[in-house]
Amino acid sequence: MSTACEDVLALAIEAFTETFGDVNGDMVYGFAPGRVNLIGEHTDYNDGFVLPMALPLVTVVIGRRNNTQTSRIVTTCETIDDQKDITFELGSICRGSPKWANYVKGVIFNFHRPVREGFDAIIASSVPLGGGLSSSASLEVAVYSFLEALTGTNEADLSRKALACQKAEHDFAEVPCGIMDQFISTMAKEGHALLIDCASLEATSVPLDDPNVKIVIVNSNVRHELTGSEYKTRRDECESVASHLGVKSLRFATRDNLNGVRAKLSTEEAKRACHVISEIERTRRGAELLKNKDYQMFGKFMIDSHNSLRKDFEVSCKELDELVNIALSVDGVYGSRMTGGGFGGCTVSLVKTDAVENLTDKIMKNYSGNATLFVCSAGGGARFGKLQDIPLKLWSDSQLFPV
Ligand code: GAF
Repeated sequence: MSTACEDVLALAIEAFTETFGDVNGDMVYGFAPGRVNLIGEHTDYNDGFVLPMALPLVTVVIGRRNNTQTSRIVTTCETIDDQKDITFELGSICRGSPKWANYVKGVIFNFHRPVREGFDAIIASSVPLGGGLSSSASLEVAVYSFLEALTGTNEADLSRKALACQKAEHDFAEVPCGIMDQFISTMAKEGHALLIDCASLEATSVPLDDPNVKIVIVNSNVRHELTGSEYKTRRDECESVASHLGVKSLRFATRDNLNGVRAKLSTEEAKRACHVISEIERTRRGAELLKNKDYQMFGKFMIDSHNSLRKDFEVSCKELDELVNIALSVDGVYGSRMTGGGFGGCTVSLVKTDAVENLTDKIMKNYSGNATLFVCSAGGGARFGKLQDIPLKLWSDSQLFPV
């Protein structure tokens, strides 16, 4: 499927017409982007810093009220369950199958007002499922945005919107994720990355619109089964170290404190904490480097981040390591690392604009699997409104170039 935003919208409209009838003036939309994290991995649930940017890969929800108590939702997306549609009563929302519907139902349940009117809706998305580019958060935030348009009530406090979507993921999808993905999908600013302090939820924008550099994302197109269970294990290990140290989270730990309790920690716990403490520092300093266009040094931090995720946090895999190594062998690549939860998914590289072609050629020739590449710049955050007012200009300015 095409990844252009206009095509995602066209697909949603076509599916709506086929399933529920002609689109009319009552139709509303919500859309929300996926993200790539430049640095700051597995730091969000440790109250640390992250530095993501939104992608012009989006999830779109369109629909309208149907004047009943029953809601019907159909997804056009690839799913792990066969079932592509759900019908449910708003008064009795509970988790169950298909799995994708839990993200949707969780958001309806956690919406800032009770949703009383039934609706018919279609979901379409260009965010690759399970690719580490935050397909789940973009679905949650798109559904929340759609409900804002449907009910005519917007959540003025965007942090609360992001937190409600995160709660939906915790309670309904049973994934103990941090706040990074929902936050960037809600608040992203075009042409900028966001330095997010996950303890205070304060965000600082970092301009990222220099024509001399590009962000290149490579999807390894592998997903190892470990993702779900290992994510929780990592989180538990970090929390265990924090409790040995007597601090709320690893954000408030230092290498010196860590040395003091090392004898009480398992080898794994000590390694996890080393990654988190060093990654929080790399991210805080990295944002400054990026702001000052010190790409050389920022690239070095990206490489250090990857090595720390590989050796100490142990969430990389051979395909991601292979892609990073290929990228780093190309002149003009400042840095490269895995991005997202790990065990497959994508790498992100910071590349001189005139080296992009060499990089894509080399990946295509040398990677042992099938890679998908995106050269992209930072997109904006979630939006919603009447379908007839959708800002087509914005949509047609897609900055994504699938290679
Ligand atoms: C996943 C989670 F959803 C995020 O909250 C974050 O922890 C990330 O993995 C790792 O940095 O995307």
